[in-house]
Amino acid sequence: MPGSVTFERHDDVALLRLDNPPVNGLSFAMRAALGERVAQALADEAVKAIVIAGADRMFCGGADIREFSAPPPPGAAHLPAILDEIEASPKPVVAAIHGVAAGGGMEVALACHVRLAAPGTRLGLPEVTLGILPGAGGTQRMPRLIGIEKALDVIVGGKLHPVEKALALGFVDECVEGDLVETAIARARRLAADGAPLRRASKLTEHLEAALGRPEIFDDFRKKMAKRARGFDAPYACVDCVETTLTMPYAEALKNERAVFHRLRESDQSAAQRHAFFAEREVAKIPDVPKATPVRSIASAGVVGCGTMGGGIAMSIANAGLPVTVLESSPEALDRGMAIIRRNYAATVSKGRLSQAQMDARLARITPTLDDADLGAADVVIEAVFEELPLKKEVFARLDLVCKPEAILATNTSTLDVDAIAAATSRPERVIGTHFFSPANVMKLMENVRGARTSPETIATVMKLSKKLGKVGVLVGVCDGFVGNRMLYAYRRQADFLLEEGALPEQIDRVIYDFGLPMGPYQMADLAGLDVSWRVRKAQAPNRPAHLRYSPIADRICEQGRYGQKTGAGWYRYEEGSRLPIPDPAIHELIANVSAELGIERRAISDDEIIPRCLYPLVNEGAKILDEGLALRAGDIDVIWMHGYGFPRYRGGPMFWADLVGLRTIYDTMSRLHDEHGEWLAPAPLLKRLAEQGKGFREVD
Ligand code: HSC
Ligand code: NAD
Repeated sequence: MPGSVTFERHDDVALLRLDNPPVNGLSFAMRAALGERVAQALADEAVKAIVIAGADRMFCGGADIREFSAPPPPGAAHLPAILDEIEASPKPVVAAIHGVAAGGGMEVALACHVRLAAPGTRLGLPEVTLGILPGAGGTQRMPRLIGIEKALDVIVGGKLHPVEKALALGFVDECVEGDLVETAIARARRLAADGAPLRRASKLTEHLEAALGRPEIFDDFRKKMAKRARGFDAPYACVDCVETTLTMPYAEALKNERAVFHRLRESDQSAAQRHAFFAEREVAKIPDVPKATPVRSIASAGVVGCGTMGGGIAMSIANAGLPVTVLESSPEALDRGMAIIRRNYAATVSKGRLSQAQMDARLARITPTLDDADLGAADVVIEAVFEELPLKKEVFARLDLVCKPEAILATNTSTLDVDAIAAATSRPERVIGTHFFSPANVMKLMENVRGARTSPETIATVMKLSKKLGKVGVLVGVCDGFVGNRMLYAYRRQADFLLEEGALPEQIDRVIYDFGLPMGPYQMADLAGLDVSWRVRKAQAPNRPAHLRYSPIADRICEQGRYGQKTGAGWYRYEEGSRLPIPDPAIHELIANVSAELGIERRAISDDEIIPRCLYPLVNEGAKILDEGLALRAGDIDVIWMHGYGFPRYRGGPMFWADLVGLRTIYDTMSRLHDEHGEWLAPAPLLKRLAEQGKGFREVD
């Protein structure tokens, strides 16, 4: 649908409505239509004032992002010029905003003389989240309207703000309780009748004058955002453009904004962030679980096990406003788990991010119990007991007895077979994996694991539950480690081999951090604790294929009782009460000894070798997963890695990044590494096929 801008006359007021479902996006066609309608209203002598509103669900979600991948068509209408025309109009122009005004949509509103909004509206400039900046005057009008510092927060923060906040900040003039469009028409008519000077954002000087002589605002802001903006180009470009409000005349600054907008739009970072935006929406689309699939309502939940994960899951559920009953195996474990939940909430209150009243309300939704029967009424129960198959089976058999027949039973297992767990119940179609990531109350990812018999209704319900919990649910299939951890093993394994060949943990961690992940594999292992995976490795040892290379370094570290941060030592050592990893000569010696034992002559490993050696195998594993149908799309894998492991969004996830590197390059490198280092590095058949066809993962059906 190219969309349209409708023109209605209400006596002497022209009502222009943006109409381009689903979000009234400003496609090229829409911009042209807006320009024409504005010109029509300005030319029509009977029109004394103009109202701009949106059709259906919202005012406008901004420029049509789908069009960003291609160059503008010849003669394309130029939005900044149209907005200048709106602002310069001698006839009053009132924006009547409902639903959402985002990006270019917000910029349309900023060009109007008055902004009225309905209750419940969300407004903002989220361009930065797409790796670009407001390109239609937003970096110039917003600071003039609300002041430099507030505008920096709005533009660099990229959030959509509730109307109350927008009102307080000053980019909405009034929240209208009654009929928005009628009120806007009346206001526009009155403004025309009054003939009072119109408020044009680009002409306002008060805030700029207040900021003159304080150039440090910008550097202070850059420093403040450095941690969150690490690696991203767009936040810095936003600050630079806002800074031009003080250093360039308006027209020149607008030209500059446009040039920077184009540069960013064509960058790999923006392509990656746009991919992330669409991939996050694609994950909800499951071919054999169509939109019309019935969804069970979830009014209450249960959690079994109140340890690290169970406690976090219970908090997530309570935070979403649902009552949750938490079952433990002993009063001591229950008290300990509940105390940790209380402590976590209290820490958030002390940081000022939660009020005491909110904490009390959330805690009141969590009911601790030792009695299975208390889970009888729950619509969904999530199990998070120890990672032992016999125990999980026993728990599921018990749940099957006490839970109502239509209740969904979910397991948070990270490695076990969901089908084996489902088989312990009489309702395998209502059993599913819900693999949360630690800390479960913070991390946004849920890998929802579909068993062989999980029903479409169960899948649809749990995908909806993920959304309700404020998480991104990605549907995956059953395999060892599911999608995320299976790929993580592939990467970590190579990192360990690099240690044997000559690298040190701090070198690998630094290179991975500089690539953009929040931390490298060894800091991550120390944070998570080394003992759990050690236990898993010991259990798997009898089945370990002898022909595949195995690094004993991690086992040796565990044998010394070094389990990571919690024991003050792991891959690094830690000072009392500190989380700062300190490289440890004892570990260097341990690694060198392993190299010597294995007869490996240590060599200098260059930083440049580390990314291909660690991350290409990760991508290779992703290719196998895709080929095996365990993830629906390459984009789903990207979403898992961005939300579960902090893979940098400006790289779009590992599969998108791989496409940018080029699958030919990755395949050739994998083939060479396979020859040099053996079986673990055999290129995936899908990688080979795509490389030979000159295609990318995005082209896999
Ligand atoms: C921009 O505006 C740049 C400006 O500065 C203008 C520059 C002008 C050029 C100057 C030249 C010099 N485009 O999220 P939902 C699709 S950049 C295309 O589930 P909700 C979405 O993919 C833009 N498609 O809905 C989905 O499609 P599907 C800045 C868009 O109600 C469907 O719409 N704006 C789209 O939960 C429903 O989406 C933003 O960053 C778009 N802009 O939330 C806002 N927006 O059904 C991005 C959505 O096929 N959008 N779609 O899967 C959002 O944040 C949310 O969609 C809303 C609605 C809050 C708008
Ligand atoms: P944990 O040891 O911290 O907690 C397990 C809790 O289960 C303990 O409090 C224990 O008392 C309780 N429990 C044991 N048997 C029980 C029973 N029969 N009935 C009720 N409660 C019982 O373990 P965790 O790290 O929270 O892991 C729980 C599950 O989540 C495991 O399956 C694990 O693989 C998975 N998981 C863990 C992580 C992680 O990072 N820790 C991440 C994802 C998934």
